[in-house]
Amino acid sequence: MSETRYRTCHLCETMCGIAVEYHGDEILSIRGDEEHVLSKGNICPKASGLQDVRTDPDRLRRPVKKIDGEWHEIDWEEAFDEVATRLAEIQRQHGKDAVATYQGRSIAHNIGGLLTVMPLRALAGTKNTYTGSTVDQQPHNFVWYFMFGHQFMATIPNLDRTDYYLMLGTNPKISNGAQMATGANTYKKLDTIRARGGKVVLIDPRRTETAEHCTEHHFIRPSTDALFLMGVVKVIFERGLATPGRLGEHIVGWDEIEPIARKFDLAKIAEVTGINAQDIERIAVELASAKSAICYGRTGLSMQEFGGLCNWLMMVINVITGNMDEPGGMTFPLPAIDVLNGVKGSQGSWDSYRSRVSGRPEFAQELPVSILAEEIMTPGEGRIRGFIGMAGNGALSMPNGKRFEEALDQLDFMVSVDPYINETTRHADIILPPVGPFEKSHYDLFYHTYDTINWTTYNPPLFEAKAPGYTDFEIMSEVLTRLVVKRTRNPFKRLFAKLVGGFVRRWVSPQLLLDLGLRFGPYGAGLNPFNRKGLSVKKLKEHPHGIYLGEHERCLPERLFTHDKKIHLAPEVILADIPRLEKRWLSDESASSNEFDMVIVGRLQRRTLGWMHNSHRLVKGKDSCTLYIHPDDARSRGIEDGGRVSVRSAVGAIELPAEVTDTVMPGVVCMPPLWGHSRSGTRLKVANAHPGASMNDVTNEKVMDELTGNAVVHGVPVKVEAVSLPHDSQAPRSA
Ligand SMILES: Nc1nc2c(c(=O)[nH]1)N[C@H]1C(S)=C(S)[C@@H](COP(=O)(O)OP(=O)(O)OC[C@H]3O[C@@H](n4cnc5c(=O)[nH]c(N)nc54)[C@H](O)[C@@H]3O)O[C@H]1N2
Ligand SMILES: Nc1nc2c(c(=O)[nH]1)N[C@H]1C(S)=C(S)[C@@H](COP(=O)(O)OP(=O)(O)OC[C@H]3O[C@@H](n4cnc5c(=O)[nH]c(N)nc54)[C@H](O)[C@@H]3O)O[C@H]1N2
Ligand code: SF4
Ligand SMILES: [Mo]
Repeated sequence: MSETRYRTCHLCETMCGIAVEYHGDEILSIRGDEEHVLSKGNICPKASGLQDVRTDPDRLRRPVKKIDGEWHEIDWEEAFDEVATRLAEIQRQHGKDAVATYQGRSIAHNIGGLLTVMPLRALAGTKNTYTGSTVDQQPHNFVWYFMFGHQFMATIPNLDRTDYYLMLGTNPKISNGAQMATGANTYKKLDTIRARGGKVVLIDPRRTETAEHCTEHHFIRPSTDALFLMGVVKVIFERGLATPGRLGEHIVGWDEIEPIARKFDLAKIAEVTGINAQDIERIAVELASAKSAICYGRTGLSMQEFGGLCNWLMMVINVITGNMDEPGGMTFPLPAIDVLNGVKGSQGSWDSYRSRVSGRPEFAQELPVSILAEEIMTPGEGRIRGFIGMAGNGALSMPNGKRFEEALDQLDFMVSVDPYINETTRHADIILPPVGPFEKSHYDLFYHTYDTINWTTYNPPLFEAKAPGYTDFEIMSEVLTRLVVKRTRNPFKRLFAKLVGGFVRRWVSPQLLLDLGLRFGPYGAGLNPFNRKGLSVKKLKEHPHGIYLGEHERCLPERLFTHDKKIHLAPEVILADIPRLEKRWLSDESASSNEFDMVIVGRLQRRTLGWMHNSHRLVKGKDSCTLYIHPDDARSRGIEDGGRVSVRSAVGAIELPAEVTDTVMPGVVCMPPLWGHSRSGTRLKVANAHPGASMNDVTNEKVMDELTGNAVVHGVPVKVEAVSLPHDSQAPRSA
């Protein structure tokens, strides 16, 4: 007899409810959970790939160690001991900063992984802390920190109640949400906005799958959105439409905005962005006049050269039109575990130290991943020699991934906490694999800060792990406690560290921490055993489809984390970046031509997600790693639909098939990121059979958003040419 258990899909922030039907050890199907409080049965095809992950013979079940270039399974005790010994040696000899930590996106999806973030920082004790945030979303966090006082004070589009939605650089039909837990039905919400007489406007250099669900779509020249948004601000002030609304007396810096925007010339903005001045004026007036409105943008804006300015200007537009913290505007969730108030020191920080080589400021105790390679490769005191990598495949996901790989080869020791031998972990000395996704408990500690409604759920492990299996939390507890013990010279301190470590390993679990977080959170039961309404882990277990906790309510100014409880509309550090924007696009220098006459942008794909490329369910069929190019650009370069092209940038070159389409703007080409599985020495049979090319072999780590340190992976200058092949030769799969 089969059974069904309900869980949250942990693959992205959309947080869909899934119904997993299984018999014994085998998964029979994964469907949408019709009764789920958020997603109500919606899911996307990626969830079914989890079945492949469970049975994947390539997924590591035991630690492996590289000896003379060959991988050998070793037991856990030996692995933990060697990892701690090697890292401790490096830190004792070269100082704590000689070990770097890097965590990718898969920690954000996993409670055990997330709970290692703070201990890893505290116990590894290194300034060289890096995460995927600095490729993905640092501009958002940076702006929230400076404007609201907390880096995680996420503004969430209140789509269910809005009348006007201006959306830039996001493709929710495919990504399903993007910093918004929508339960995979964003595009239906867009249809609903239009059906009730509202407007949805999309700004994107590609007429994406989402465009069909919008009232209008405008091409924009990549990386010029800050100018477009500045134009919108200018018009709103010029037309007398700026109104602070309810929050008026809680805003500082209001008077600084209008004089800044006034200086910008709308005709020039139109010329540079490619959006005509009448449209900019109309959009600004319609947005500011709508009963409620939202200006929102995601990775097309945060992963480009002016990510910080774009995010700031979007927040400015929401504030000056009175849409911040208002129904139908940008609202704020109140999660069951309120990470913002509950995790001491999580607010963020800026420039409390700088990177060794190029003097980049930290943000939230992190340095940008774009400088990792130089920190490893540049000789001198403080050079990174040891590396703890976890849940990220930087070789494919960081700008100039090849250089990052060259850097990894120069390390004295590298450990990866990861279930696969992939393009990044192949450089490790030891890999420690966590148990599979259904063998651990699940709670979205972080993604509930992106909730579109307040709700919560907890999932215990669905299957028991084959012993001895370790979760991410257990692996890191072992590694870190042993590291501290081995690093400590003083015998009394060492004994103390051993005792504390033993206590943590014996008594502290994610479930215990969650229970405390829930009980003492905004909806919690406290320690009162008779409080049957309040939340606890036990209560959540009784509600496998999740518990609805209400719509977002107004919460400003009370919830602000700034010292004066005000919204800071014009932070000085942000304003100081405006001259860079002007220099880049409005000065004579910007006109200078060079050999790279096109720019490349990325696109996510409905059926894939980086590390899931080893799932045959998700990659079967025609290879989808193609380069979209406009017919005019194709014609002038002699490129045919399906023909191979080379894409070359200042740092590298790749080859892939072209797809000629007028959905992409002239001058712009577009490809999906996180492919490129043709590197040797990986253990990814399915992915190797569908390698594609890696977009990050052409992105440039030297170019970043100077304000926030975020990597630039959209709008990278490239040269695109047809590849002429001898008639009888097979096309190479990847450069
Ligand atoms: N299917 C699928 N879904 C996913 C993921 C996945 O891998 N696969 N990943 C998840 C993750 S980690 C994230 S962060 C989210 C991201 O979700 P989204 O932000 O929606 O990501 P994309 O679909 O890449 O959309 C980015 C858009 O920005 C556009 N763009 C590029 N440059 C510019 C520019 O200069 N200006 C403007 N206006 N637009 C630009 C691109 O053409 C593209 O349409 O998706 C999540 N959902
Ligand atoms: N050019 C370009 N580059 C991009 C993007 C783009 O749009 N264009 N998007 C950026 C964005 S938004 C993101 S989020 C990043 C994503 O980039 P990464 O953060 O590198 O994510 P993945 O490539 O999916 O790799 C995830 C890793 O986690 C491992 N893993 C899976 N499950 C677990 C687990 O339970 N525990 C542990 N310890 N490991 C696990 C996988 O094996 C894999 O090694 O890429 C960024 N890079
Ligand atoms: S959108 Fe797809 S991958 Fe994301 S949570 Fe939902 S089912 Fe999972
Ligand atoms: Mo992301």
